[in-house]
Amino acid sequence: MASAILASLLHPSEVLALVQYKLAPKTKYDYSNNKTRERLYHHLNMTSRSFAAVIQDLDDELKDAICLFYLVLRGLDTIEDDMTIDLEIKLPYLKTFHEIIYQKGWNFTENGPNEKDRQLLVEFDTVIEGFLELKPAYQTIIADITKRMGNGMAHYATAGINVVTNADYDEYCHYVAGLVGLGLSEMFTASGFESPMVAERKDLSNSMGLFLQKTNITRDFLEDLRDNRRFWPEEIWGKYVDEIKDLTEPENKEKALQCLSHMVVNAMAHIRDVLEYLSMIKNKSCFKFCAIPQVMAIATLNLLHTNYMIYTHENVKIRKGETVWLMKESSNVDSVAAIFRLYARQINNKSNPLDPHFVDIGVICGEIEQICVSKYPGSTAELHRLQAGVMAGTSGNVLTAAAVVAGAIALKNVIA
Ligand code: IN0
Repeated sequence: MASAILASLLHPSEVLALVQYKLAPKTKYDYSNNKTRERLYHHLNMTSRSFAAVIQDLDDELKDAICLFYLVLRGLDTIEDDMTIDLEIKLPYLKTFHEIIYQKGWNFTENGPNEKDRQLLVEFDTVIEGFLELKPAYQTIIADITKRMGNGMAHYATAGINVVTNADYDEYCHYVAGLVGLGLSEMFTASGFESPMVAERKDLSNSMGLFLQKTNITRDFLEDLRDNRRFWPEEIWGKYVDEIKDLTEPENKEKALQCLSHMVVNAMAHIRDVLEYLSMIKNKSCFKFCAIPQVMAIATLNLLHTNYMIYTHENVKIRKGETVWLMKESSNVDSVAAIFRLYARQINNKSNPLDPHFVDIGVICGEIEQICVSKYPGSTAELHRLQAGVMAGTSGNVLTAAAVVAGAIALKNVIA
């Protein structure tokens, strides 16, 4: 907590959000009446603490279904990611995972020791038990998406198959993330919380996934390179270097930063669809569930843009204070549009005029302003409110920061 506050020292709106988050009474979810559910939400919290809370805030009708969807996909992802599993073992599991989720008692112990979610698969029989307790409508959606994703993953895991063209890049991201958007939209509609239109707009649902996945792939360049995974399309990096690993050579720094801008522009092309999708979502808990990963992604893209660290350091992440502030501020489409405008301006301001993508980025950031002002006019007042919070800090209202810090240290002593 203290380190999070220190990191956000120059951003009082983040320090405030952190203190409020710390003081906020944590919602206690009691699953003691159902051992399976208790184990499932334990696994969910193990896979991603911050996002697990957002899933648990969903209305009951959807909560378990989306929890199971998340855990089934995390299981499939953990097999796909594990480079210690031989292909002839891995491919059949990826292609039949949609049948495995119906096999009572099935577990998987062949992951390498370092796989983060290895335990989830060791106890996967619990996930299957929970899955089989879901309404058939949700089972069918999860099984259908798992089948298409597993086969798509198997295709790109096959020896000799690489992400070469931008079309390959979009196809791969569709298989591992776009399909998640399609599945969630079908669940939202099946639950009755959202209109059938949400499930119909497969293009927008797909873009929701592509924006997240492309941000992750751009962020995880070095980690993936180390694990011999390549997701950046050759059609992009091939314009800057001969071999993808040459991007990390110090003498190629300028070319590497131009390639990074190219990847950022490619990801930002999905923002228009993301905002249109979010404007369709009416249920408050579904909205936050959908909006939070998207605002995290634009904040991450802002952190990545012109940041050579992605070629030298793994695990480039936004500040804890920033994530808490983003979760606090993404409760309606106007504040979310305001957040996208805020980061689009920061991305545009930090762009290098000598970078060949300077104008492309300027155009996309300009379009984001236009879309938001025309379709989400309420975002302007929200933008001023957010900027007031942000500016308070930067214009050296150090007093505020000092007061907040003093308060935080006092708080720390109280808590300790
Ligand atoms: C997700 C997505 C997600 C949420 C809401 C709407 C979506 C629409 C389309 C596609 C995905 C959507 O959100 C999670 C967010 C998450 O897990 N964040 C982690 C960060 C991380 O790096 O793991 C956290 O700790 O905050 C997400 O990233 N994915 C996901 C997986 C399953 C489901 Cl049901 C929803 C993973 C991915 C690959 C982007 C689809």
